[in-house]
Amino acid sequence: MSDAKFITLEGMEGAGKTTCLEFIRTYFSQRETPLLITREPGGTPFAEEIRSILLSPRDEPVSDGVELLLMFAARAQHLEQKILPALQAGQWVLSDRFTDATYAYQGGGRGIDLAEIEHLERLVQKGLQPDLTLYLDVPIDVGLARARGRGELDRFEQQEVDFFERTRDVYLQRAKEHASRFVVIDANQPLADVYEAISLALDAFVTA
Ligand code: T5A
Repeated sequence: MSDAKFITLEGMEGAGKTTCLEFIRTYFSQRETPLLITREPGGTPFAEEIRSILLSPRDEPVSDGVELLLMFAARAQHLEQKILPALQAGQWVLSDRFTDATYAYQGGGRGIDLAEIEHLERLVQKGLQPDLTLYLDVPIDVGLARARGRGELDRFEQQEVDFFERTRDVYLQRAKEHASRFVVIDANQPLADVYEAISLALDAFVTA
């Protein structure tokens, strides 16, 4: 049995996940721990196609249930083709978003019954859970201003503020309920301080 670890990075729009990924990549390369960095939805060619279906703005309404199933369809492919083989080969994996995002966005944002998400989670993950989840927390207005400053908005970024408030509430609730794996990082501070907080969390995790 491999002792490779599965780490996830979560946060609202504009929390700084993409920015912090490079810092985390450097952190692991300096320690000579091979780290596979991947993302959701996506991570394999097939799952990336599902990602572009999910993120593209469109005129046709997409039902919440269809969105949920597509998230888990992409995840099933990602797990089978990429995450599980890497972990089994002893490689650490970092995924930019995973199932906590589904609880937050589809459960909180869209209002889907969390029991339905749990059911799909069991079916697709067969018990696999992240060993560590770094959640970058940022007030909605700050995150949206950062994300919207980048220009064109995807289908999720076009949602109203109350959608993101419900999403963030679920993230924070899950951080409390799964405190043994969650570390909440204050992402509303200068990047150097965010990096410092991530570094401390990773130090504690890798030496545990
Ligand atoms: N989704 C995903 C679901 O609904 N359900 C699911 O199950 C899953 C897996 C795509 C969407 O899919 C949804 C959620 C998402 O809406 P994504 O690709 O992760 O997910 O997309 P985003 O959340 O849109 O990622 P972003 O790229 O918008 O956010 P990031 O990566 O958190 O932000 P980043 O690093 O690009 O930073 C944004 C800007 O802020 C600046 C950066 O320089 C950049 O300009 N910045 C800071 N500025 C000042 N201080 C700081 N501390 C800063 N940190 C970053």
